[in-house]
Amino acid sequence: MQMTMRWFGTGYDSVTLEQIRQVPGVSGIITTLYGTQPGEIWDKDAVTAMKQTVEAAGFAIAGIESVNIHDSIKTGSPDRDRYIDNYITTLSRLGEAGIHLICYNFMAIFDWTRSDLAKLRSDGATVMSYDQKLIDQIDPNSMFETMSAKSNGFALAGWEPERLARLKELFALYKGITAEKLRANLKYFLEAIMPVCDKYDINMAMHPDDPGWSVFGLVRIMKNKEDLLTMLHLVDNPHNGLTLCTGSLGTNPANDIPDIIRSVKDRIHFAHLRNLRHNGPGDFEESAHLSADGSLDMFAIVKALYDSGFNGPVRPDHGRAIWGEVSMPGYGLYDRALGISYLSGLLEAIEKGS
Ligand code: CS2
Ligand code: MN
Repeated sequence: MQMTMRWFGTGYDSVTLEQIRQVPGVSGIITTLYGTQPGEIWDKDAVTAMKQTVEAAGFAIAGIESVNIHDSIKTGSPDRDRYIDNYITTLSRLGEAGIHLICYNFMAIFDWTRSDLAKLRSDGATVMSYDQKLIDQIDPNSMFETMSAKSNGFALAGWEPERLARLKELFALYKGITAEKLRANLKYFLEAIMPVCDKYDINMAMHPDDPGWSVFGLVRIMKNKEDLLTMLHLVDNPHNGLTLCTGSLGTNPANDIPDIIRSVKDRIHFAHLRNLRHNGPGDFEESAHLSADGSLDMFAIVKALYDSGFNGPVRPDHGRAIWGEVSMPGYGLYDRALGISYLSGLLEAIEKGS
């Protein structure tokens, strides 16, 4: 496994590449062109500059998170082919730049959703949390404002203001989009992009839904093992794979993550490792990475990944906000660095013990 860290790019991230260099064990960067909109063709020079910035700091780009998918593709609108062509062009530019991993999601309207971005814990840290009872009181049309209110002024990944300004329009667009339709649109998209993925050896790593259930009545198709297997069977090409995100799958206590890993094993291209604590049905909060701080058995998860032969990039996912750090919620340096040290320790023990 290659230890990596997510970095949003100069001007978007409170953390610098120089700081990441001092986190022991990190050899790769997961990044993106943060200012781009879903559906846009990524500029060739911007891709080159992104690569040069990361390489000048002594790293390689281990993957892109994310190249987001335009809503016309997700909803199968008549203009989807244009956006699929754009996506293919972007993939070929990334492939030419030597990038072989793309994380993306196929969530309707909202990417990851939380009811609070800074819930105070007893240790004085703040974390992102989700409580269905609170979400049920929120008007979906004001969800963008709710999410942005505690974002410390940072633009949130997957919550593009330009797109969410058209929320009413988006809800109309997704009306009538059933799980079957969303899957059919996903299949159409994947079949169209597989040739360029084959050409450049690009692994597509679809991220699970977060949380792993329907929010605001919107359909979700990546909630559990069955969904993941269905998605992989839609297009049986090794380049069609998964991001194994423990924090997303872990939102549902019924998901047995080590079992999921064993079931989908050779199609995991990327792993997000983080922990969370279940407070009750539909109510969870993110935690520090170690098993003792949350509800997930991180040892069993890393062991299952190791035993399944997974050899791709992993990264700590969200961390707590600690020691007064101000960052994009979930993406501070301090707690993710602690998470990396812990995960590296788990991995070393597992490797040497095997
Ligand atoms: C990430 C997601 O911060 C997070 O929760 O795991 O935003 C992820 O980057 C996207 O869903 C992938 O497209
Ligand atoms: Mn994730």
